[in-house]
Amino acid sequence: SMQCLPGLVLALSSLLGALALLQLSLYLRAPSRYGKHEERLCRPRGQLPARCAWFLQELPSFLVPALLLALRSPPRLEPLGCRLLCCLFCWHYFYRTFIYPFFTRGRPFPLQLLFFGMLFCIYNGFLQGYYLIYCAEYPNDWCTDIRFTSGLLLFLLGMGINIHSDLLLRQLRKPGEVTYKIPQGGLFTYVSGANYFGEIVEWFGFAIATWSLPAFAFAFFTLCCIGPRAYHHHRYYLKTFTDYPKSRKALIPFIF
Ligand code: NDX
Repeated sequence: SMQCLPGLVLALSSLLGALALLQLSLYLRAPSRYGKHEERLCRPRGQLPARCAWFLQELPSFLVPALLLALRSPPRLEPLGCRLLCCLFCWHYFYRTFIYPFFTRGRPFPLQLLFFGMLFCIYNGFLQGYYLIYCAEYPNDWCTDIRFTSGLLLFLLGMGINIHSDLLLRQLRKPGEVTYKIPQGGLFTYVSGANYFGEIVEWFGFAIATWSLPAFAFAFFTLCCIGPRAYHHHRYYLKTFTDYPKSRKALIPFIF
């Protein structure tokens, strides 16, 4: 049966941090090629409907930690914090896998990115799940620790912003439409990347609540992956719409 290998956790977390830096350097120059940043000329055959693509891509992030949690023998009953935190992670990916894809009105998604996205979700799902279920040690009163409570609050706040913003984006289109409009309402009043802002707050909250290297590495990865994307969305809007609200920032309300 599996055991905690601290060296493995350290290696996988470091690699995640390195991937984050690689992404940052790639995506500061040019955005990753899906959605509004896809080059229109290319390959209709190399794409999958957004629904299937997001479902397949995100599924491992739900399945891998859920299976690790369910199949661990003997089951880990103590401390409560480990199971609770693992459930938070699965809860987000339950939404992203089983709810978000079925409502999306997004354009078809490139197969090549889907492949890498899936690999990433397997990798990260394993790292977060394995760490929490086999390695993490928390005192029995972790649930009342300021790190757990403040992190959980941020996680919930971020998740709320993320889901609400996903909904506002979806409502910009009628079914079958593929055009882009100016997002309005919610945190979009202040930033172009409201959904990304929510997601980043969410994973930093998770990192604080778990107080762990793998979760901080993932929060950093998220920042490096979708932070630049918010900036490219912002530039796209400024270029496309002459009446785009002048006071709106890219990612962080009032600041950047
Ligand atoms: N999936 C995370 N890297 C990514 C897929 C791509 O969950 O090889 C990271 C994730 C992956 C990436 C993932 C990891 C890195 C990869 C990359 C591919 C290459 C890269 C693997 C896994 C890689 C190295 C080199 C390091 C190996 O038509 P449309 O689709 O544009 O429609 C959109 C619509 N919309 C509008 N509609 C009307 N008017 C407008 N103005 C509109 N603007 C947008 O809204 C979509 O249907 C929808 C949302 O669009 P958008 O562009 O705002 O968000 P999107 O990027 O599609 O993300 C959707 C949600 C969002 O809530 C976001 O927070 C979350 O997923 N997300 C996304 C990416 C990563 C991530 C979370 C995370 O890191 N936690």
